[in-house]
Amino acid sequence: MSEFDLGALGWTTELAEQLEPGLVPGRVVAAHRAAYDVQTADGNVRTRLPGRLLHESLDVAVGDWVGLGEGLIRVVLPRRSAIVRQAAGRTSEKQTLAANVDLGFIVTSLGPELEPRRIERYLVTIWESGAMPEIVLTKADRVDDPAEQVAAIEAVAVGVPIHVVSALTGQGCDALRARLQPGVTAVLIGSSGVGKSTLVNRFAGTERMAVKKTRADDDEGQHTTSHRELIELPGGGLVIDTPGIRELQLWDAGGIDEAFTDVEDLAAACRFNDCSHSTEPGCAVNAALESGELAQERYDSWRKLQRELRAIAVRADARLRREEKRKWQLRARDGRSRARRI
Ligand SMILES: Nc1nc2c(ncn2[C@@H]2O[C@H](COP(=O)(O)OP(=O)(O)OP(=O)(O)O)[C@@H](O)[C@H]2O)c(=O)[nH]1
Ligand SMILES: [Mg+2]
Ligand SMILES: [Zn+2]
Repeated sequence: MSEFDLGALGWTTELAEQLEPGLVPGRVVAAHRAAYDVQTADGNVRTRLPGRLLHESLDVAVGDWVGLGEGLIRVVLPRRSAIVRQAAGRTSEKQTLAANVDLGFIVTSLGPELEPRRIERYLVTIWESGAMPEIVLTKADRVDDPAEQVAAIEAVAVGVPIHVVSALTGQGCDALRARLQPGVTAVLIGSSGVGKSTLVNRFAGTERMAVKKTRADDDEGQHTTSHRELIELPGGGLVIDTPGIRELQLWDAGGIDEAFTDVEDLAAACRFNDCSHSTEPGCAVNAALESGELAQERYDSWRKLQRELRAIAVRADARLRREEKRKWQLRARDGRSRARRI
């Protein structure tokens, strides 16, 4: 059997040093309901977590480097980045969308449905992850002149590179592909139907991912991609395709400072350190709102995301207490069963 070169997937000596001897290294390339596909030097294996790690809800995501033992995942190596959101639904569980990612491509389509406000939330998530955000505006062929929409995105994505592409005409695709150098991992995230899988297929040169067949099927909420998958591109570069996200719930809003540097800089210039930007004299934020330098909507989203941040912190505290309690219960139970064995 020909050996698969793990280096092409980003395996490094630093990672190798962190792996216990005896375990087989591999990268998680697809996540299914209860199973994972892991690429090892000897090929692609379908695997899962052993019962104990499943019980401890070990977090495994596409892009993770894992150590396999007797065919099962025994360990997840430390991540250099992780894109995390609050799982969909009424839970307060976290969900890792992708791990060990260098570039987070926030994908949205040009046209009447473009929603710049939605991008801010994605930016907070990517900044927090440790990956670098870039914005990909797709379906450029559908608009005569994207300049106005691009400007609207620039206003919410201060200092973030923006790509305007069309998978139909090829516009901007080579420049975007050039971002995916060998060893670089990018993830595509965004709403359903914006053209993530279409781009992946174009870069892969084959129909790697299923895409919506006709425009008539282009129905919001009807997700075509149903699982996350890491794809190795010919010529190097790795890209993770993900299912469309309906609403991105923040998990940890630590990235808010980077996503809102314009507002944070203004707030830092207020006369009082603890300025609430309401009626205080010398408030730089209010002055910028009045002069129009800062758009009211931008300020409002900043406040809204900060409120979410506080709610998240409260939830995280409660969760920590629950986890502590659970660990304590597990230890107590282990202690009891050991006592019985003696
Ligand atoms: N006009 C035009 N249509 C495009 C372009 N890119 C993708 N599409 C169409 O948009 C539809 C959705 O594309 P997909 O690639 O399946 O979208 P997706 O983001 O992967 O969607 P999910 O997997 O549901 O998240 C398909 O019908 C594509 O043919 C483009 O550049 N121009
Ligand atoms: Mg898709
Ligand atoms: Zn102020």
